[in-house]
Amino acid sequence: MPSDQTMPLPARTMEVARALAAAGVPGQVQQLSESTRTAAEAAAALGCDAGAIANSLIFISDGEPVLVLASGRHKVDTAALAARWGRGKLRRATPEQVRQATGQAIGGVSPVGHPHKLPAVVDTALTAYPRLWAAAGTPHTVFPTTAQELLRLTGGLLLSVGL
Ligand code: 5CA
Repeated sequence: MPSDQTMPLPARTMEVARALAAAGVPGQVQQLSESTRTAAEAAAALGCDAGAIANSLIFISDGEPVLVLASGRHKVDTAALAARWGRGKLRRATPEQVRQATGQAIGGVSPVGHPHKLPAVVDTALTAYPRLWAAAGTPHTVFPTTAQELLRLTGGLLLSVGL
């Protein structure tokens, strides 16, 4: 896992690191020389299963942005999830909407460090992995976490998001 500890962390990532520290999260942000833009790239860089990558996906539902922390092993079934969550239709946010809701760009969206807390769901599939990795604000930064920690950090609901 080639990580470059000599590079200063980008501002977006400093924000995430601050939020993690404030929440008492023990895991440290790591900056990798390889891209972690997608779950497949992150899994390759970290040497883990794609399912252990917690993707932070932003959808628009009932006119507001919501956060879905989904395992990299499958796609979100938006219709089924909306029904389980008791919300209106989930539509994938545009890149601009993602930036507005999170202060972060697609490929680096983190579960935390956002200007306002978002309604959130944590994928039950993530509970299968003792250690998860999530993005830390940029496409080259990640931090280790767990499903329980993601639930605590986001105040989210544990729901099945796949088919
Ligand atoms: N850094 C990794 C996890 S360590 C990461 O951010 N993965 S991700 O899956 O959360 O980010 C890629 C996601 O961005 C895609 O799954 C997709 O939902 C979203 N995305 C990619 N392109 C677009 C786009 N043009 N519009 C809206 N969402 C997009």
